[in-house]
Amino acid sequence: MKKIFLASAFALLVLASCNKDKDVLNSLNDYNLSAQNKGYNFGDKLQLPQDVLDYAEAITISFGDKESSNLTIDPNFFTLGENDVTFNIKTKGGEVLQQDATINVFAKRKARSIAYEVVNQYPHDPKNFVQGFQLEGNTVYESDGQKGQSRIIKYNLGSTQPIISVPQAEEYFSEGSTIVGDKVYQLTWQNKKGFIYDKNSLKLLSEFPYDNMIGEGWGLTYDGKELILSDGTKNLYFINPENPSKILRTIAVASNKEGYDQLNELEYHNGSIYANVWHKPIILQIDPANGEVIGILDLTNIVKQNSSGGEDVLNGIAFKGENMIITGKNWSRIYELSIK
Ligand SMILES: [Ca+2]
Repeated sequence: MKKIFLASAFALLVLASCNKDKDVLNSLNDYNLSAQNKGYNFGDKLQLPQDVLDYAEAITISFGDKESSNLTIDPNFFTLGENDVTFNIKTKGGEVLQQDATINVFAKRKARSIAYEVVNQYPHDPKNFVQGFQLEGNTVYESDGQKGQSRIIKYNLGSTQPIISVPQAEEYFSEGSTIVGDKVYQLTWQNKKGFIYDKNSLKLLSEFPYDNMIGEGWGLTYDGKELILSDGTKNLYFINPENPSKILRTIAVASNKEGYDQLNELEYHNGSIYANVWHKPIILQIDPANGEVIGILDLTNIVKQNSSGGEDVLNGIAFKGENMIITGKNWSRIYELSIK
């Protein structure tokens, strides 16, 4: 009888402790869901619910292979935008409870809305699935994608007839491109390699493999010192063009209200990175120091006139002096915008 009583008491205790575990995890989950929309800024402290704190002997946060016991939004661990983490709660009873969460980190500064006026329009060959777009003088350097149709071309702004067109081998899907001195660098989408061409002749000079961190090649630009590459995530990677297989620095991109991923065609101009966002009618102006979105150019009206809602999305940013020129995949127009 005594044995049965003890066993039942033990079972009840285990049950009670299980229920308490569940309550604490639910409480943590409710907190994380409510914090997800609001987001955090760097330096903020995580305000975990009191019942979670009371139940825990220690709490850590895991970020893939990193772990921190610091419950503040520390830039050594968190990046702008979404952070997928796991909370590890070591209970006073000696167990470890785990819960996955998404923690959003937003920029402190408010992104301004960039005003624009269309000051000129030029023809664009609607056969071109634009992935890389840059202007030097009056010459457009354009990298066009799709398997079997990928190529790098140059043509005069105002014409659609290429001066030079270099087709890509069948297995490659071309992506972003940028001019670096007397060369043009071009990415491929999933082939994990890039190509370097002579700028004048577009003759292929060499190729390079990507750093292992880079899954796919999307957009590419050059800030005068480093290449800046997007890979379809929220990240932008800085790379030395002399050693293009190694990432030097990474930033993640978010505004004060929203994280952005699928960053696509890029252009560096006057201290800012401008980025297309795949399937969005906007261009982000990004601070290269920290990834904060400082301006948003809403091109909904232009996109409506050029996109059927399929893959013919806005993708292509270049500068003509201080004016921005933009186009899209399979668009028949290039627009020159005065931006303020
Ligand atoms: Ca560009």
